[in-house]
Amino acid sequence: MWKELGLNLEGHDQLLAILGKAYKDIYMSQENRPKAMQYFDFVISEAHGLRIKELMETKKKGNKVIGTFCVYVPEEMILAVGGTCVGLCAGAEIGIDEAEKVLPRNTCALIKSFMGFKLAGLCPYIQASDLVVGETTCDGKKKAYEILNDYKETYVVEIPQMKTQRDRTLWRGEVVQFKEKIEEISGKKITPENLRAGIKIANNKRRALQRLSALRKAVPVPISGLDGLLVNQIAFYDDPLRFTKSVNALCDELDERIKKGIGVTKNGIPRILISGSPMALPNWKIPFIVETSGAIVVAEESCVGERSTRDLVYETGNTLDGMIDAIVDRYFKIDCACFTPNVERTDHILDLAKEFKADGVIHYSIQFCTPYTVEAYKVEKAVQKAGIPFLKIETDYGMEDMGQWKTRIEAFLEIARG
Ligand code: BJ8
Repeated sequence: MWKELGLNLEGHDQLLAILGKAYKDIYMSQENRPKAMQYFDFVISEAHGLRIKELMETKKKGNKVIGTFCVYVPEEMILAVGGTCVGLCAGAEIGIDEAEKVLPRNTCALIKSFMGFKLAGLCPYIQASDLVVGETTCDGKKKAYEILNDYKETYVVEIPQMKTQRDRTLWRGEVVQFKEKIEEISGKKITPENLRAGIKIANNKRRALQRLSALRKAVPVPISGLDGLLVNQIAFYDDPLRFTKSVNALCDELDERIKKGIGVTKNGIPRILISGSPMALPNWKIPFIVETSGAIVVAEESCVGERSTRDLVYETGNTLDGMIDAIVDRYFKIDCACFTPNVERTDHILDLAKEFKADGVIHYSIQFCTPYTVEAYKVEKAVQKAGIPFLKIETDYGMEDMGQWKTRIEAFLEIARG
């Protein structure tokens, strides 16, 4: 199968060995994990195995696999034609030498990562994809897609940068054009019936993740932040129906824990909200440091977290046009830092900090990510005004600065303890 996909076999074996060790060290060393996390451990162990086999099988049946890098891509339309939407590998410092041959060194790690994965032939998801969908969010991504397109067909969706009525009109036009692209590549028409089904599947996945998120408000918290993040990361790869069922099973177990007053750690440790750039699999660096320094992460204000799960598509539309409008409106609420102004995001961070009883907010931006690094200034001002301790972190996927950030985070947690 790997040969058929054109993977770099030796490099891929090395990658799996590194990931396996990191997962064992970071995840399997946690204590008191919910039993239902076993499913997610299994998914991770098969992320470069059974899951790829499943994708190849669905492709043999004529269904398409669409690879994405952003939560602005309407998954509902891909699901409507029986396709599979997968988030592509972008969370590890792998293939970086290859990436730096085509990108400036001072490019954000997420962009260098997806380019490196492709150029080094290490991401089976991109190899299995019939189409890659990019978007005009930040400058780094949109220019990198022009290069990526030389190696893999990349269709780019234009995302406006503001949220006026004129921008909504532009965005609606893009969603309609995306629908046409999906129809063309799949050879299937999107109808009110299949789109309604696609909306339901995507919404149910979000509902399950919302349920998981709400359970993390409990005191004591029934699940670690690392595990909460992992489930959100897996949401981008797994079969949506099976994933939704498994998240709900996990939530049933957490409900029981809460009823019995069982927490994953001892009560009274600082509760931290992490906000900022998305943490794509296997980017666990900052939550790992936080949770091995005597605190717990209770929520992620991120596209791998709240930002991509909090809004549903209205399910009341009966016509295709009505459903498209519902999709347009739902996605247009995503408060990515690529928008200006973006006050919704700051408001949302303050709401989350309150709802989750956060003792501190850590703002995380990937180094060289201009949108989040710059927006951190406004977030810092608002969070400090609310009297909540705040720490700003800017880092890449490398491990060299782990010690430095551990010291900074430990000092911050002292303040968060009050
Ligand atoms: S909707 S956050 S998933 S664009 S970290 S590549 S912004 S320089 S990932 Fe994102 Fe969509 Fe927005 Fe969400 Fe650029 Fe920043 Fe890198 Fe980023």
